[in-house]
Amino acid sequence: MTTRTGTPFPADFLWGSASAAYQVEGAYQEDGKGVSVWDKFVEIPGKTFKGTNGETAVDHYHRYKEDVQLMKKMGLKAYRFSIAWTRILPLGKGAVNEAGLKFYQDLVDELIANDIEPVVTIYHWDLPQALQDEYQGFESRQLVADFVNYATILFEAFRGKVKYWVSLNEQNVFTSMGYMLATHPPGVVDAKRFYHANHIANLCNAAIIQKFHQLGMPGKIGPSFAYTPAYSLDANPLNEVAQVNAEDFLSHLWLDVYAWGEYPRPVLKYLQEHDLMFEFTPEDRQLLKAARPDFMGINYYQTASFAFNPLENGVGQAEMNTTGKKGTAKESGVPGLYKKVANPFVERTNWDWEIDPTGLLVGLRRLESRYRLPILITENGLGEYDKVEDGAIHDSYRIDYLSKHAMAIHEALEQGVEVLGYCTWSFTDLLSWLNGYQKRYGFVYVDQDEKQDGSLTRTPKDSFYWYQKVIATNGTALYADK
Ligand code: BGP
Repeated sequence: MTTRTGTPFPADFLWGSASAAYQVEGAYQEDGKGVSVWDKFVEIPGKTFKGTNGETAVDHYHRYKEDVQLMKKMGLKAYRFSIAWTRILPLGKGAVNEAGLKFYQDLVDELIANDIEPVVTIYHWDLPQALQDEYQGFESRQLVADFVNYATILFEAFRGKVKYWVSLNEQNVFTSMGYMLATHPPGVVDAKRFYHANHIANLCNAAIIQKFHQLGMPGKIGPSFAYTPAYSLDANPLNEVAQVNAEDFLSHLWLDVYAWGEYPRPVLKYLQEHDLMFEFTPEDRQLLKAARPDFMGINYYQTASFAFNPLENGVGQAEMNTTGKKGTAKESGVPGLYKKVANPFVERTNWDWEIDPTGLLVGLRRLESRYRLPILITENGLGEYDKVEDGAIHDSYRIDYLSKHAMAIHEALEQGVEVLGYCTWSFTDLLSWLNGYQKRYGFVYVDQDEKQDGSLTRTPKDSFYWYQKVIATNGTALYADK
């Protein structure tokens, strides 16, 4: 299907952009903020690029008004940002820190006053360290009640003002990197603990969605999932099986739980056979089933291709390319299930992320067929080295990337997929969790570096003006020179 009927994007399509508290705010000890697991994790030598941390980040905490003015200038319809739990409840529970809450109230008011729809992420990885210390965070069922308590404070504070809520950001990423690869907090490599912590995260997600619905909150809530649609390397039936395994273990393991409250049966069978099964009670099952999200938030960056991976001497886990040296990514996989291999048909970024706009169409169609839920693209973007030349940033590569992805969304819409909006990653440049400031995503360049001694001056890149035009024409500018 390659038809283009010329239908415009829906009139209320949310042309947006995104960020996360830890990556933009800075002010890490201000106004009573507590310590998060990321504040601690970055202190471990070798965990982040050149030891970067979010102490200053891009100082959005103090410059949010300037940033919102830039959004306004661009015509942005929606801004997705996350709330730092430790600003609201410094120790994860207990008394509310009013000064922390006020920051977000001011930000939300500022956005609304400038006709920008706030899209609030409740949890973007910065768990209060106090909860990690007290009961090991996601490894304890105690977290569920604390999560609901925290989310309820936000629901009550922003009822009627915030209409779009993201429950958990990329649960698949923070659990895998936190418990399988040790590249995120709490820095563990243990498959059993991974599946257990992931189940607790599912309960947290379901419990806050259920609470949202019970409170009769106006608006919509859904999780944001890092969706990497799986391809088979080729039509070799063994590779096809690897693809099916990859979809179940790397996507359906989360998406099926969100949409239906069910784990894929082949995964459960595998966990039982490998002594990896987590505690899964009838009450858990009930909760998971009772919390269907209102939309599926999708963070899309790339597809991945899979091939047969033998049980004997197969390829195991490997870390991602965080060097920015193209071609240094290693094959990774699970022996007996799948291995991820390079797709010969697509280009890749300097961090070896495969560039595949058509894959977004494929992913959207798969999600539509399987779940029949509206989709909000909560992240999509290109992380690259940017150069300032005579005060300007000519990021034609980013324009090319984003325009092709926006066109893929348009095609999906034309084919009947319900897409609510497109939040690119990211609005301003920001701190990459593991890659410092060398890998940039923003429409707005921020003069900041790993030593945190940049001027923090904001400069719109060429892509800023491009997106401004796309928004002003509700997407028709995408085809202007085609
Ligand atoms: C997603 C995260 C974002 C952001 C983005 C880019 O996984 O939700 O917070 O970091 O990826 O990732 P990176 O900075 O590693 O390139």
